[in-house]
Amino acid sequence: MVRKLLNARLGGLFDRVTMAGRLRGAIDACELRLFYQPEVEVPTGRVCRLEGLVRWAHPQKGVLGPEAFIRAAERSDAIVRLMSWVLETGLSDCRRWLDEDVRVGISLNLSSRCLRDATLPDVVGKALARSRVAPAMLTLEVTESAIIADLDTAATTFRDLRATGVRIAVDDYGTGYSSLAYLKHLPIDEIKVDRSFIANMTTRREDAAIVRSTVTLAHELGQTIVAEGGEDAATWNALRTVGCDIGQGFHLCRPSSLEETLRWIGDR
Ligand code: G
Ligand code: MN
Repeated sequence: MVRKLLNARLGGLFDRVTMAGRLRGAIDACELRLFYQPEVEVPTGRVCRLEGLVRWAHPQKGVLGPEAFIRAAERSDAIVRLMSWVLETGLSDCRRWLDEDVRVGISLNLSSRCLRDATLPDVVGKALARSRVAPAMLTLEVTESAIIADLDTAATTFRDLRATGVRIAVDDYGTGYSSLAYLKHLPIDEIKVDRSFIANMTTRREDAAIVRSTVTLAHELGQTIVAEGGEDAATWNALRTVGCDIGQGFHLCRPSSLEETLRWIGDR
């Protein structure tokens, strides 16, 4: 029994270590891709930014989503390299679409590990300067659970990041088993309601009530409210009715390559 448990533990450790090592190799071998998914202003339908979503074009396993490797990366330094790759790639892509006169911003996901990296604000500032993208064009999304796990660090990092002029969004809002107190202490620009609430807001009274009251809360706090996971027309109508500012979801557009995303914007 003990041996079995130990083997399982060691096996898990082995998987994580090899995964982290392979991920470093993947960055060098240019196997990572940044996909994009548009976010639109709900009242007008105008595309306001593209969220960058990392994928790993694994030579054997096919295209992997972040859930397959981020956790392993976070347990090693691979996450630091991954994060700088995402920042550099995202901002240089953003430079490219701005140069093509597509006037939309970019949103990138910050891992909880990066939140604790004191050099992060500096790294972000330098990446912005290199790409000549205005800081206000960049939104950094941090999950609510990462914020809750270390409130003091989040407060310091957000303050320093905000000083560079970027926007901060709470991702997966409502799933972090949080108290609401952090909302009044942290400098937050946006709340992105988790898609588990959005998915059922047209069929379940409780979900609709949660979304509606979160819209009110965000607006009262002077924050922008974003809904992720709008999968059908009825949900988008409901988002319009409750006064949600920005929406994202499969009904509008799935994540895809930069080329396809720009084509989609051009065809609209
Ligand atoms: O929580 P975060 O904003 O990082 O989530 C982004 C992820 O959500 C992406 O991997 C994207 O594929 C997924 N996603 C985006 N829109 C939808 C949707 O309408 N439905 C579902 N199920 N997932 C979505
Ligand atoms: Mn996100």
